[in-house]
Amino acid sequence: MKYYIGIDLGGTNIKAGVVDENYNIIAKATCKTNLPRPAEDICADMAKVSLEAVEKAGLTVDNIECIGIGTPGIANSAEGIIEYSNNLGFDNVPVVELMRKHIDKPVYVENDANAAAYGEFVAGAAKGANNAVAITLGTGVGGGIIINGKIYSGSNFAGAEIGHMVIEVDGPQCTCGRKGCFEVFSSATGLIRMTKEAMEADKSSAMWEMSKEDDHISARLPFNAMRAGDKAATEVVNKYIKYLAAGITNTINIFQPDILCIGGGVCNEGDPLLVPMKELVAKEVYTRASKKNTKIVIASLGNDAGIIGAAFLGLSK
Ligand code: BMX
Ligand code: ZN
Repeated sequence: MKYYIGIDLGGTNIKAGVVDENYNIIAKATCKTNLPRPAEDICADMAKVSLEAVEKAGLTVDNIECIGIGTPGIANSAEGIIEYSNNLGFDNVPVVELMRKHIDKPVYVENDANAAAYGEFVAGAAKGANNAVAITLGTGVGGGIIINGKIYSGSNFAGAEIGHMVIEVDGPQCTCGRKGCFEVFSSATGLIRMTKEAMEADKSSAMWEMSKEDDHISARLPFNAMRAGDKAATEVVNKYIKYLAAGITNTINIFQPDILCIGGGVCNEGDPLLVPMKELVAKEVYTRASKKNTKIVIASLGNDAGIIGAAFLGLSK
């Protein structure tokens, strides 16, 4: 049996997993990213949690084939450098070289959403597809594109930033510097922002009372309040679905993948989100008259997609 290490480097947590050749995670370890701090220290911790996971799996480093890292931002996979990551505070960090000081194995690095897309492609909802796109609805909107079985990240390693296509010119400010990006509306962060705006505009909304129970405004709140019949919440959810459908339709029009999968906590809402979203896409997509349409599915590996995809990055090259 062959074993691989996949690392999901996030703004909050560093997660490492040992994955076997059948794509099963057999052990995991995690620690806080604790930003801001030097890249050297973060790499030392990535190595530390990797070794912890190896030990938990009852293995030694000798059993490991290679290591893959998924990171937000621009990952130069050819040179092993994280060129830019605003939320990690990284600027041209030679992550592969730094990791190899701790563990002498081949190390690969990719954008986090590309790694998650690759995970879904090798072992999840996009398995068997030739061309696939994965969109993650989290803090941001991540995009990963698989073309002919390979990760596509463009000539500058910064392709597939689907979250930063503008869907409303002069819309709300995005962290990337543009306004009205897909991410501003369709991330969980965007949904929370729109929920707060709707609450401010309607002081009689049931969301005020419901948010007291949770003690904060979550992305689940508008869905829960919609089920309870709240008008403002229903409007927020409809707006969210409308923007999500616009971004997905744009993406399908460009790539026409076999499968487009969406992941992230918001997808746990299931049918109340998916059914109307798919209806909107079906009405507007360029190929609506064709029988061959992209299948839109929920990502099946959940939070593990990033670890599994990262573990097999060596195979995507
Ligand atoms: C942002 C961008 C993407 C990333 C996406 C999802 C940065 C630091 N991040 O659009 O590279 O794939 O967020 O990130 O520029 P997540 O934090 O939601 O997983
Ligand atoms: Zn943007």
